[in-house]
Amino acid sequence: MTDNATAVRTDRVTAVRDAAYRIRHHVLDMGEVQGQGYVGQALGVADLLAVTYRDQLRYRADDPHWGERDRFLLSTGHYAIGLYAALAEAGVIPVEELETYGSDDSRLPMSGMASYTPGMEISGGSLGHGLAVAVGVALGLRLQANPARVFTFVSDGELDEGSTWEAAMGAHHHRLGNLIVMVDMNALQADGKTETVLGIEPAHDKWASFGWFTQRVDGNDVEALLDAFDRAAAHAAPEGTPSVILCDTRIGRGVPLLEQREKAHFMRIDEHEWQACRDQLTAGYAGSVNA
Ligand SMILES: Cc1ncc(C[n+]2csc(CCOP(=O)(O)OP(=O)(O)O)c2C)c(N)n1
Ligand SMILES: [Mg+2]
Repeated sequence: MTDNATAVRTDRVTAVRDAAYRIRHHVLDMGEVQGQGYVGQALGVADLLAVTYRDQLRYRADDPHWGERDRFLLSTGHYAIGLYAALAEAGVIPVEELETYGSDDSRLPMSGMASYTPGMEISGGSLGHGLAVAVGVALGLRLQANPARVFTFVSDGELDEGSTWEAAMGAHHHRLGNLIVMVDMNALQADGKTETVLGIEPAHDKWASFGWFTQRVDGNDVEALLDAFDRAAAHAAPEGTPSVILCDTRIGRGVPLLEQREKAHFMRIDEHEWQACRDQLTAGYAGSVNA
């Protein structure tokens, strides 16, 4: 790499790390409003959301309905807390609004609702449907000659749903090269470890055998994520192979107190622990002073 290319790369990595740190802070602040929630998952995917919103997605913060925006479809409605944090970081919703999370009349309900929140493209939560919706959106955009791409977020638990695989087959059949799927491979579901509930390995081989351009990365390694998204973006085309990035993430990432929780799917966190969580996050952050 030339000196200039190295500097550009360093700037990108730093910007994403700073964004991920702020997203995690927002998540803790929102979680504290309710005293509980899907905090562990959101901390786990903060790097992924930061790469997406800070580095990859084309959108206009002041015009969430801009026709050529890249769509971000959150299939897992329970991850909404993470997406709200990312939307605040992206300037789509005001940071001050985050404290209304989960309250009556808030635009930020605990499960993602498209009609409530700017930037929330679909109402996810009935798991296993997001990818099928994404296939329809990607097909529709292509028919309209719209250059937008469709980024779709699904969980490893959703790989246990047959509908996900029907949609994966459909995306390949229709040559949806404008579709990029990211899977949170956090190895966990509501009923326990994914491999215990219904094993999905070897996940890479499964996606590849469905005809997808498949990558698997450490979902908490910003540099590895940037490389994977860059490769997926380079691969994107109106008619081509759909792309999937399997991201191995760690629940509670950045807050050791929460990384070690036994019951991690839905966390109850005591009143006195929230500040300790924030302190651990700050202490562990190795990024720039800009955050
Ligand atoms: C169709 C459907 N079945 C069951 C549920 C109940 N449910 C909510 S979250 C969840 C776990 C799904 O796995 P995953 O998203 O991997 O869980 P996490 O990583 O968040 O622990 C389940 C079964 C649901 N929302 N929708
Ligand atoms: Mg999971």
